[in-house]
Amino acid sequence: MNIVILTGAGISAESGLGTFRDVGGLWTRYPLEDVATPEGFAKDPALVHEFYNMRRRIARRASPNAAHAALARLEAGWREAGRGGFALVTQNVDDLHERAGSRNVLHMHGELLRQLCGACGDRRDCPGDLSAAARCPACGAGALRPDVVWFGEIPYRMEEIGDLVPAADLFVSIGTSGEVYPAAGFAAEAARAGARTLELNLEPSIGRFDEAREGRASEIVPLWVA
Ligand code: BJW
Repeated sequence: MNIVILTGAGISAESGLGTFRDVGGLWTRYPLEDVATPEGFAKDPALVHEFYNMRRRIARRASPNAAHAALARLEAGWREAGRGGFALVTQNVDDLHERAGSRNVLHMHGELLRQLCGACGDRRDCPGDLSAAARCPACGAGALRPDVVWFGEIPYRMEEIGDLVPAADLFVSIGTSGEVYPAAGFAAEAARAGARTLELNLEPSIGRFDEAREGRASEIVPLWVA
């Protein structure tokens, strides 16, 4: 049996990382056009760096919560028992899944702790804060940006995800509002191919699932995994 799990900001909320669209969420404090689009970065790189430097500092201080830990346990047990394929697709740019012990994590919206050169495409770990003045260590010329996927850009790992989703027997969506494509279309795509679909979220999202359980991720994910 193949399982595909999709996670969103809600799974990291109880680790102290902000969600985007909840009351008081990141997009209510920072207009997404300004900080999460290539046009916003071209217009005001310093503002975008400030936004991601702030989030990078919070993410470095944060710890995985019981939901991240439960998914890592599930993956380990799944592999050990040879039960089938296991993939964890995350829209999150934090590294809390990896720090909880998850191994097969596909970061479709990139990683906060990585940097990307806008000129030569070099991608590497980001040692600290980024600034508009910093230049790429590989080509020496390009401006650096966070290695994350902004609106209008193509998400990462789409080929692999495109194979995994229709092959899923069980598709589980955790802590995502289902408002951002292409991730918002995965559950329907998996269902069309015959998967059972389950949502674990604080409140029902706009997606359609065979089953939905409501509550805080740190409570309902371990209960589901147990
Ligand atoms: C809890 C909880 C707790 C809270 N426990 N739960 C019209 C139609 C269709 C598509 C488009 C369209 N117009 C434009 C588009 C495309 C666009 C898009 O989807 N726009 C929509 C707004 C309509 N998408 C794109 O541009 C994407 N690229 C693309 O489509 O390329 C074309 C292409 C695709 C595929 C192949 C080839 C070509 C790129 C999207 C990039 C999104 N980037 C961001 C920023 C990343 C960097 C960063 O982190 O700053 O990704 S935006 C932001 O939203 C971030 C997130 O990953 C993403 C999703 O948010 P998420 O995770 O769902 O968070 P929230 O806040 O929305 O929801 C949190 C949920 O948790 C809520 O439900 C809460 O209830 C719950 N919760 N506490 C459990 N304790």
